Amino acid sequence: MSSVRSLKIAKRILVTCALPYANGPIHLGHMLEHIQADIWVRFQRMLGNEVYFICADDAHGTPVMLKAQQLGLKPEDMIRTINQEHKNDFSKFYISYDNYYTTHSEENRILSNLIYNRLKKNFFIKQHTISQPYDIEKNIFLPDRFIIGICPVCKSPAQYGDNCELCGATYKSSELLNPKSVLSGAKPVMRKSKHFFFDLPSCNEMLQAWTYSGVLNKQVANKMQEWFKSGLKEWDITRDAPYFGFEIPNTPGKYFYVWMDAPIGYMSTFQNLCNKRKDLNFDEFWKKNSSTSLYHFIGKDITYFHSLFWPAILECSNFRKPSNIFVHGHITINGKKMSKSQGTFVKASTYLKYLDPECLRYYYAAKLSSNIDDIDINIKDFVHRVNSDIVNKVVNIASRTVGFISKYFNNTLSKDLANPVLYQTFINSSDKIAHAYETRESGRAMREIMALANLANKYINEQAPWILVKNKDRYNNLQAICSMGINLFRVLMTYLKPVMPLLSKRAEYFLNTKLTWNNISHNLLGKQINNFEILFNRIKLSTVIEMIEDSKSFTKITKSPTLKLDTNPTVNIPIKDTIIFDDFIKLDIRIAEIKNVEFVEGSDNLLRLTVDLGNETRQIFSRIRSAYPEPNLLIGRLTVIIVNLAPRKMRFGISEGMMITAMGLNEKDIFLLSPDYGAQSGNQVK
Ligand code: NOT
Ligand code: ZN
Repeated sequence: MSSVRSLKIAKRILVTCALPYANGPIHLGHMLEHIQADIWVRFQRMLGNEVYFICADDAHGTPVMLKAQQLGLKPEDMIRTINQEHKNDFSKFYISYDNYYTTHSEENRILSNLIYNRLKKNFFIKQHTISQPYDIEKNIFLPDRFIIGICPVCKSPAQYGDNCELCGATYKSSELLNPKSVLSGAKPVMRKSKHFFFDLPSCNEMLQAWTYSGVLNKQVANKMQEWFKSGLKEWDITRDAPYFGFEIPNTPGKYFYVWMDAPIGYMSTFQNLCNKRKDLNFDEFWKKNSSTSLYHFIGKDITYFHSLFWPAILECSNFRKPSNIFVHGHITINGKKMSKSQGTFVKASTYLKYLDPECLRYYYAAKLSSNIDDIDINIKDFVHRVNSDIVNKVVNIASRTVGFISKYFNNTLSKDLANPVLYQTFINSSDKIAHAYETRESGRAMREIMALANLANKYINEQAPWILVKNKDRYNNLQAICSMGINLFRVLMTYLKPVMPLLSKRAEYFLNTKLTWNNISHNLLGKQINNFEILFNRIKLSTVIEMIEDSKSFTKITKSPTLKLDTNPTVNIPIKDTIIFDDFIKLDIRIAEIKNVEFVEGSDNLLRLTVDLGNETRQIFSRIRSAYPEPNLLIGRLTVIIVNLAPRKMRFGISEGMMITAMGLNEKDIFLLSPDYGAQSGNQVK
C-alpha cells in the first residue's frame, strides 16, 4: 500500500545506460539494457518524478582507433557517423533519452582533466615504470586482446593475451606460448614506459562501507566481497601514443585510458544537457551529498568498473557517488551465446527492417527481473508470447467489444459500470504492479497484467455480447458490458504504458483520454470514444527467420581478413608460366561458407578448414595460417574454392579441394577471396 504513496513524492533522478563503444552497430544485446532502463524511466515519469535519462557513445580507445584506420577514416569522422546511427537506432526503439552524446567532447575533456588534477592533488595518483608488449612493426603497445598465442595452461591455440576461452585460465600476455601481434603477426617485444596509476587500495574501507550500506543488489555485493578478499590493486589509467583519447595534462604522448574518461562521460553528457537547458543545474546532481538520485544500468561484465573504480574516483575527486547500480545478465539466444555466423547477432537496424520495436520491448519486459542471471531468448517463444499476450489477450479485449459500441451506441460508453467488483480488482493491482516496475521486476509486472487480461477475457466470454446483440431488449446490458471491456482495456493499457509507448498512444487516441498512473481509478463512463483502428499486428515466425537469415549474410561480408595489402614490395615475385584456356576452363570454382577452422597439430603453416558448398561439406587443408593468426574470424565467411581438384592424401588427412588464395606484392601476403555482398541472397551492394 505504502509503496505507491511514497513513490508519489516527486524525486529528482538521473539515469544512465552503459555507453556503447563507437566502433560498431547497436545490436539486440545492447537493446536489453536500453529497453530495461527506458521502461524504468518511463514508469518513474508516469509517477510524476523528475527524471533525466542520458547516454553517450564511448568514443575512445585502441579498438576505435584501429577500426577507423581499417576503414581509412579519421576516428573523429567515424565516431560522428556511428553516433548518428546509434541515436537513430535508439530513437526507433522509443528509448526516451534526454541527451545522447559522446565522450569525445570538450565537456568531457574539461571534466576528465578536472577530476585527474583533483586526484593528483589529493595524492591518489602514483607513478610506476612498467614493461609492456610492443609491436615493433606497427610501432604500438599491444593491449592484451591484440596478442594471441597458445594458452600456457591447456595449450589451446589462438587464445587472447588475457584469458583462455577454452579452459578459462587468466594469465599475463607474456605467459602465452608463441605470442603474436594480431596487427602484424610479429612477436611482441617488451618495452618500458612510465604510467600513472589510481590508488584504488587506499579506498578499500570507503568502498566496503558503501557496499555494506545495503544499496547494492545482493548478487553484486557478494561479487564485490570476492574482490575485497583478493585485494584491490592500483589501476593503470595511462595509455601511450598512438591512442585515440584525451592527452593527460602536461604529459605529452600519454593518454587517459578509455575506461578513465568513459564514466566521466556520464557527467559530461549531463553537463551538455545543462548547457542546452538553462533550468538544470549540474552541481545539484553531482555535488557531494546531493539529494538527487543517480542510477547506472549496466551489464554484469562491467560491474568492477562501476562498483569499485567509479565510486572511488568520484569520492576522491569530491563528487557524489551513485545511489545504486542496476546490473543485468547477458542475452543468450536459443540457449547459446549470440553468434555472428548463426545470424543470432542481430543488429538493431536489421531487426527494425522486419519487426515492430514494441514486440522486443514487450518480450524483454516479460523476461527481465532485478537479478543478474542471463536471459534466454527463444525465437518461437518470442513470436508466441507477443501474439498471445498483446494481440490475443490485451488488444482483443478492445477489438471484441468496440464494434458494438460503435455500431449501436454511436461510440458512447455506458453511464454505469457493469461489474464494479471486477473493475476494483483491476485497480487494486496498481500497487503491486508499480512495486514490480519500481524494483525492476518487469517480468512480474507483465505476469500480473496478463493475469488481469485473462480475467477480462473470461468476463467477456461469460457475458457474450454477441448473444446479447440478438435481443433488442437487452441493449442496455450490451452497452454496459462492452463499456466494461473498454474500461478494463484502459486500465491494462495504462499498466503497459512504460513498456509499449506507441501502442499506448494509439490507445489514448482511441479512448480519447490520457493514460496516467495517478488517474488509474477514473473510469470512462458516459464518454464518447474514437473509431477503432487496428492497434497491433500479429507477428510471424517466418518473418523472424528472415531476419536471422539477413543477419547471417551481413556478418559474412563484414568479416574481413586481418591483413592489409603491402604496397612496398621488397622482392618482385615472378609471374608463373602462361597456361592455355583449355587448362583454365577445367577448374570448377564455387562459393563456399567456412564452417570451421582448426590449427593442424605438427604443422606451422596449415589450417584445416571445413567448408559448406550448400549441398555438401568438405575438408580442405590450406597453407594460410601465417596470414590468419586468428582463424576463428574466418568462421561464417564466404569464400572461393576449387571443387574438382582430385582429393590429396596429406600427412594430416585428405584434402578435398583447394582454397583459392591470391598473393599481394609480397610473398607473405596471402588473401582468401570473398564474393561481393549478396552473392548468395541475390542482393546487390547498396
Ligand atoms: N563502452 C563500455 C562497454 O562495455 C561501457 C562504458 C560505460 C561507461 O560497452 N563507463 N563506465 N564506468
Ligand atoms: Zn587454456
